[in-house]
Amino acid sequence: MCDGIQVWYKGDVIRSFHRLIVPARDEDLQQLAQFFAALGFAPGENWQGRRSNGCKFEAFESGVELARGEGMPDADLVVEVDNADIVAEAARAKGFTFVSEIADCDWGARLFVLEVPCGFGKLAVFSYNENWRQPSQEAQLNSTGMKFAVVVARFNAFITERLLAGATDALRRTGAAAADIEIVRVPGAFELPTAAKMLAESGKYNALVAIGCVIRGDTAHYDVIVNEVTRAIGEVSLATGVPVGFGVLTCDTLEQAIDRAGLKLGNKGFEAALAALELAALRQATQAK
Ligand code: INI
Repeated sequence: MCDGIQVWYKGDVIRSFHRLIVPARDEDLQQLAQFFAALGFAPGENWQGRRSNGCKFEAFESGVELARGEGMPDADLVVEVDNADIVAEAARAKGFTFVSEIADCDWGARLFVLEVPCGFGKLAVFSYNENWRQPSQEAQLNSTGMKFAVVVARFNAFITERLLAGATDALRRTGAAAADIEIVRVPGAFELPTAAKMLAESGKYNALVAIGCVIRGDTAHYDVIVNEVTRAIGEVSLATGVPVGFGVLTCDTLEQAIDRAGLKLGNKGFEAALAALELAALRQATQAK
C-alpha cells in the first residue's frame, strides 16, 4: 500500500524517533521513568540542565507505523517484546493499570494494553507467537552489550563522515549503546589496517569497522593503495580473530562514491557495520559451543 512513495534518503537523515512526554511534576516524571524501566525499555541519555531535566528510554527498533483495517490495538504507543505474557505478569506485579487483558490476536500475537501513568495515554505490548515469524527473522542482529571501534579515514572526509554516520546508525539501531562505539580517526585509507590492528589487539572490541574512500582520479597509485588496504584489513581480521567490517569505497569518480555514501546505492558504512556485527555474533556463538 505504501509502494510508490518517494523516499528521499534511506536511514541517513532521521537519527532517532522519540515520543516526548512532558509531565507537570517531578514525581510524575519519576513515576513514568519507573513505568518504562519496569517494562524493559533500555535507559538512554539523561540530562540535568539549567532549564530542564529528563531522561530517555530506548527500544531496539522504533519508528512510525501506518496501518488501516481491523484488529489494530487502540493505543498511543505500541511496543513489541520477546514474551508478552512475562511482561504482563511483571506489569501486574508492579500494580500497573490494565486497559485490556492479555489475549491472542488474529495477526499471530499476544497483546495487552496498559494505561500510561499520569494520563499520558495507552501503551499496547505484544509479542509474536513462536511460529508466526519467518525463520530468517529469528536470526535478528543484536549488538546490545557489544563494543565496537570504527576507524575512519579523514581523506575524502565529505564521503567518509557519511559512511561513519551509516555505520554508527547500524550499530545503534541494532542495540549498541553510544558509549560502546569508539570512533578513531586516521589520515587516510592507507593507515586503516595499522590502526585496526592496534585496536583489535587491545582485546576491547567485539568487532571493528574500517571506513575510507579511495577515488581513482585522486591518486596515481589507486590500484596499489586499494589492493594493499583491502588485503591488510582482511589480514588484521584473520590474524586477530576480531571481525573487521570493510567500509572502504573504491570508486572511479566522486559521483559513484556519493551514491554509495547514503544516496542511490545505500550506505557502505551501514553495510560494513552490519557485516562486522554478524561475524561478531557468529564468533560469540561459535566460541560458546
Ligand atoms: N587516502 C584515501 O583515503 N583516499 C584516497 O583517495 C587517497 N589518495 O587519493 O591518495 C588517499 N591517500 C592518502 C593515503 O591513504 C595516506 O594517508 C598517505 O599516503 C599517508 O600515508
